[in-house]
Amino acid sequence: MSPEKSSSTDPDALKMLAALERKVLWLASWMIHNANHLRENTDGLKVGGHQASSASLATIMTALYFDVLRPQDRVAVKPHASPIFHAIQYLLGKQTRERLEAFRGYKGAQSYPSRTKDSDDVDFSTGSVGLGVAQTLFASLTQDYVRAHGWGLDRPEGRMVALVGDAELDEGNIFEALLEGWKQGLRNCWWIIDYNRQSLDAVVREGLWARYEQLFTNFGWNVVILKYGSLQEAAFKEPGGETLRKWIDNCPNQLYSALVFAGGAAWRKRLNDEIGDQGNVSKLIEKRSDDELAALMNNLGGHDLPSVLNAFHNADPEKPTCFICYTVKGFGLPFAGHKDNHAGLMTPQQMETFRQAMGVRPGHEWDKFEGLAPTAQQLQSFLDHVPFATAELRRLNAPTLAVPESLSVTIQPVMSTQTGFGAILNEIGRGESDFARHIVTTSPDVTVSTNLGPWVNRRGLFARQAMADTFKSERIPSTFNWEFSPKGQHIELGIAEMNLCILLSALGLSHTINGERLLPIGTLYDPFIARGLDALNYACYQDARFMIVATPSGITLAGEGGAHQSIAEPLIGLAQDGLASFEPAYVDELAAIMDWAFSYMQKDGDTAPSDRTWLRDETGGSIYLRLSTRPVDQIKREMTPELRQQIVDGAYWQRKPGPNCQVVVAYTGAVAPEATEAVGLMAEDRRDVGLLAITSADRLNAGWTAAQRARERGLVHARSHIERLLADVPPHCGIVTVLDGHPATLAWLGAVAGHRTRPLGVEHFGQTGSLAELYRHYGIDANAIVAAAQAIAPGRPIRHLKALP
Ligand SMILES: Cc1ncc(C[n+]2csc(CCOP(=O)(O)OP(=O)(O)O)c2C)c(N)n1
Ligand SMILES: [Mg+2]
Repeated sequence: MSPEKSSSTDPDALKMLAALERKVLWLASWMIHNANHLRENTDGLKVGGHQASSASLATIMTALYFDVLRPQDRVAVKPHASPIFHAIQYLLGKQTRERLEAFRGYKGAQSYPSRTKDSDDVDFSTGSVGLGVAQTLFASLTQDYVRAHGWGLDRPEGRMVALVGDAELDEGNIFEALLEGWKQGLRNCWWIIDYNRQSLDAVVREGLWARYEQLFTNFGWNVVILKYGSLQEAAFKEPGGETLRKWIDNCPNQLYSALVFAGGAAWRKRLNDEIGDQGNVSKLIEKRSDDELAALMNNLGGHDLPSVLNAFHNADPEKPTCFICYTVKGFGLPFAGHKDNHAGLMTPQQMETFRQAMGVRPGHEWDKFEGLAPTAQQLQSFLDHVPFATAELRRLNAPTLAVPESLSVTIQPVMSTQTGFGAILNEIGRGESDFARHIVTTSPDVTVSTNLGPWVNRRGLFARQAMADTFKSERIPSTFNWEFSPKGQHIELGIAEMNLCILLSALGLSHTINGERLLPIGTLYDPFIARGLDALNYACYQDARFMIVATPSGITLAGEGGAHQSIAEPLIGLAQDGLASFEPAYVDELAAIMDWAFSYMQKDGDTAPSDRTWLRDETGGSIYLRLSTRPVDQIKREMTPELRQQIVDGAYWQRKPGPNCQVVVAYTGAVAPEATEAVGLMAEDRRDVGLLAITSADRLNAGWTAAQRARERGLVHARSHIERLLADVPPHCGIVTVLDGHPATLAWLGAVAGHRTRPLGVEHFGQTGSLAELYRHYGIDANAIVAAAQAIAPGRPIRHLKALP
């Protein structure tokens, strides 16, 4: 950072930082040891994962949090370094002892840093390795996006920092992100690799650092390698030092780890055996006690405060930087370096020895300054001036953007929901409202094929540096204007769906990170939800706010190809926490849903559930829209406030069943014409057939579950939307459910009021053909619906029923 800063050479600052490093390691180890009540009901090994894994980052995190970071910087902490993070926040007065005592317990400090569940200001959640790393890259791009649009310029730029486990780099999503960062001119981003050369199971391959170095350099990053600590650097200058350095350089990872574990005497024996007869170096070894020799050999760059501080303070913000920091897993602990240490946990006896070594008296384990050389006053005064902790509030917010009362769209007589989506955004794109300006769209190379083209034509593509559309400048006609500028509102991504979901996660947190709210919309093909799913789940877990629009979907894409048919996605929509999912059939429904969604994405309240639906809409969340390319006859109707409400609540009667109703057809999405046709076919032979349009199985199901739970807790009047809709359907009536997706999505409808139900849907995939052929093949056409109705709602044979294939 600022060149005048000299904590890396200021002996007073170094003394304080060294003391705090010691304390952080102690507190983290104690926290884990103290949480050993969990050992009784889990297999214990997993709790241990933290102890060794945390220790390797103690030095680096001490340097970062107590010296290098500024309040505007944001960090993704490697999952297993959670205890170190919580210990640091405790020392800074931002974490309570109670929560540390309850580490990994109910409402205690979380096993892995969590933005939503921890109380001590976690910037980015981690846990599923690789995702937090990529999040920092996309957070940096988001910061650039916000600033390029002229927002937040009165705030200092933050650096987005990831503390990365070396084995974490096996995750492919990291490399997908790297490529994207290169394309987008990434800056202000640090990835600090904890190169302890151990993963969960064992010791990593030799020479990985060299692969990393080449790789990051290729992608335009600065690479800083922190291999030797200052003790080692000094020893290398002694006579024989060069021989020692060469030996270290050639020592295999496994052996180095084993010797770290074995300690000073083992080092001496090994070194003497291998280089002891080489004159000067023998003296270098001889003059050190076992402990001193172990300290020298363990003094890798990542455990050396001056080296670490120096490297961090000299990084160039205009380029992304990768720090490869050599560390020892379990540094300072009895199982340091042992390949099994990820599962290790200090025994009570080892803990006792460690306690004594740390100068901590029994009963004073949580005392912040116990056993440290500087006085409590000195340390507290140092902590009071830690730059990172000076901000009142690091978690920002932004005002809610006013959303139009309704979204206008010209509805053609025959139209698909995907076309409707493009038309709605095109209309929004015409306006110059604040609302329109804060929408940002993104797509992994399917911008045009998901119908974002018209919007992009109006609003342009985003890049920090303007780039002309050569086709346009060469006057070659093209439907799409592909011009990049800092004012553009569409971020074009490469094909990786993981990147899409992590970018949505970053854009969707902009209000809390940058103090500027964005309304992100990402599009992709529905089957590839699965490709980005872990990142989507991650984005929801962090409470990022976005709209993900998936189209085309299901087998309805017909000739487009069997491989692209999606089956499980409606179930994902139903089950994914933090995501309200919709699958409209008609464009007027889509407009009503999107209008509501833009408000919902911005809500952050905590009120009681609605009496109407038993949903907690005031808490807000993200949105998943499953759309289709199938042109469907649109219904000419007035969008009354009541209808709009029911569409958002998840269902409405398109044809209300009469009192003698024998069958209800409940459908979702693109099969609306088949459901409608089937009801027509049955009209003569089954009385009062009902047609239930379900726009959101997810919201219906969630409300139903919540209302049941409320009743079980004594709120006898709690009723959900689906319970009200089905209340007047006679008990003997059968329900046929149908959608282009897994039948289980709607199968639960029968359990709401005890109606016999036959769920239709798609369970297999891969067959191409025309739409009619596929609907027949998979049994979701009108005839299949009628056959199902005949089977569950006995009566005279239905005349129009044909034999099933
Ligand atoms: C996606 C995912 N897969 C598997 C795991 C289980 N896991 C947790 S940590 C870890 C390996 C850790 O190795 P490294 O990143 O080198 O960190 P270290 O423990 O050495 O500090 C694994 C496989 C996970 N958390 N996330
Ligand atoms: Mg490791």
